[in-house]
Amino acid sequence: MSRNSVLRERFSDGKKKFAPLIDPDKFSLSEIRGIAKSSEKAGVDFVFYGGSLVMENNHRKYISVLKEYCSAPVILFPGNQFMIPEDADGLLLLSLISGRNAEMLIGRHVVAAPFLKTCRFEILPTGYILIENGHPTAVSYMSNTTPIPAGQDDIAICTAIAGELLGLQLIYMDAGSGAENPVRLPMIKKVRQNITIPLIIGGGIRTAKQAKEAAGAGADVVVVGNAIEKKPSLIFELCDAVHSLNKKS
Ligand code: 1GP
Repeated sequence: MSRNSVLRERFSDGKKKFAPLIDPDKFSLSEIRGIAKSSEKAGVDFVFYGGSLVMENNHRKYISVLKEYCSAPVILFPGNQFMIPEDADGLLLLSLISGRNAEMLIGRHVVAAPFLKTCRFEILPTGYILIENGHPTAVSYMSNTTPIPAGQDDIAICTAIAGELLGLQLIYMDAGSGAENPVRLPMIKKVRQNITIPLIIGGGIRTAKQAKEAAGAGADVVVVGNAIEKKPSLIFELCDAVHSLNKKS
C-alpha cells in the first residue's frame, strides 16, 4: 500500500504553522463559507476539521465548502471512526498515548482499518497527548482517560519520546477544547527538545500572544478552535502572530 507523503513533508518543513480547528457543530454552512474565505485570506497552513463529539452529519458538504473557498489542506481530527469523510486531504490517525484506554490506543483503529486502507487521503499517524488544564474537557470525558498533570513535564517528555520511537509521525499535545489553561510553555519547550518529529499544540489558546508564545516555545503547528468560534476575525491575527516567527530578523 503506497500513499503520498505531501502533508508529512509540509508538516516537517521547519516553518511555524497555524491551523484553525473547525468543529462542524459550531457553524452553519454559510458561517463555514466565511471562515474558509478568512482562512484563505489569512494564509493558514492547514484547516483541521473535527471534534471529540460531533453531531453534524453532513461532513462532505462542509468539507466541499471549505475546499471551495480555501486552498489549505483539510485535515481530519476525528473524535471517532464515524467521522472520516473521504473528501478530506489527510487524517490525523490519533493514538491517545497519554491514556491507558486500549480502545483509544489501538481498538478503534482496528475497526476503522479496512475502511482506512481504501481511502485515498494521506494518513498521518499521530501520538495524541492530553494535558490537564484546570477542569475536565469533552475529550477527557469522551476518551475515558486521565490527562497528564500540567506540571509533570517528565511524563509528557517520555510519552512523546515513546510515541516517536513507536514510529508515530506527529505529536499533538492538547489541553483540550476550551481549556482553561493552554499547555505550559516550559512543557512545550522540553518536549520539543526531546523529539525530532513535528509538534502540534492546541487547547485553550485564545490570543495572538499565546499563539506566538506556543510557537516560540517549540510548537510547529498551533491549533485554535474555540476562540475563532467566538470571534472569526481572530484568524488573521493568530495566523500573523505564528507566521511572524518565520520572518528572518
Ligand atoms: C482542541 O486543540 C484543539 O482539541 C483546540 O482547542 O478549541 O480550546 O482552541 P480550543
